[in-house]
Amino acid sequence: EEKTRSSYEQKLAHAQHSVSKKLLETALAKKSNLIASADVTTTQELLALAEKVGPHVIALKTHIDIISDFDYEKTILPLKALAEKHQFLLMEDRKFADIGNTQELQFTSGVFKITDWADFVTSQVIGGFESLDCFKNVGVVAIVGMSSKGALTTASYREEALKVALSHPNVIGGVSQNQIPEELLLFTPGVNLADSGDGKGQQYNTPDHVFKMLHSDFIIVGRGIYKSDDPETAAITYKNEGWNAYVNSLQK
Ligand code: 6AU
Repeated sequence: EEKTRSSYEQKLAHAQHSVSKKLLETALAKKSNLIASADVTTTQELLALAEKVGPHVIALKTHIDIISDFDYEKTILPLKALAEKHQFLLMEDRKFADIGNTQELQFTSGVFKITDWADFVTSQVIGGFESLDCFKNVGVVAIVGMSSKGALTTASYREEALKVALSHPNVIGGVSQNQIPEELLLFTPGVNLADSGDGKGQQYNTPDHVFKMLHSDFIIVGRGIYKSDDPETAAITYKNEGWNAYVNSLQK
């Protein structure tokens, strides 16, 4: 017998972490489970995208180290203002993958000072339980499984990664292409309505597939939105497709 998935309301009732609560509340308020991945390389493109898609997303995911003209005052301060204006969270997809002390330095220092502005971050769990201790003031999304062809995140790796993720109080969820335990929020990238791959190893599924088959909570869409001629309309399309797929996935 197939188990039905939990709703956002049910997950909210059990949520422990303030960031999990904020994400679930925002999803319910906006009727959106969409995270736009802003993989653009200038401050101007980043802010323009945030302004257009902001009302339709629960979070904007950044790779802040690809912004060629990064400047804390000119990049982060206006980005934070847009997050406040349009009520979305900031997810820095840093994928930390080192020992705790180094991750702590990467998180707090350098030019990006991620700790000062990100609501939540992605991290590998390959460094073990204690490597995640430094992310005290944010939520951590653990990389459990990757979407790219030939990824080394095998079933046995994922099982061990989930043990770390489930036991660490800083972890709010996981990135995966497989179902994960309900206690964790599931963030699924590799979502695109038009393509099945990018010729560079990325593999895509549809929103319908990931909500029904993986019981995903949130979809992460990059090129499907920011490469579109009209990113705002594309964001609305992914938002509606994602929400309908979620609602359908509740009825088994
Ligand atoms: O929709 P795309 O393919 O343009 O972008 C997908 C985004 C990129 C990747 O760095 C990221 O999602 N990603 C991740 C994340 C979110 O951690 C993990 C993964 O397995 N696959 C993946 O594409 O910004």
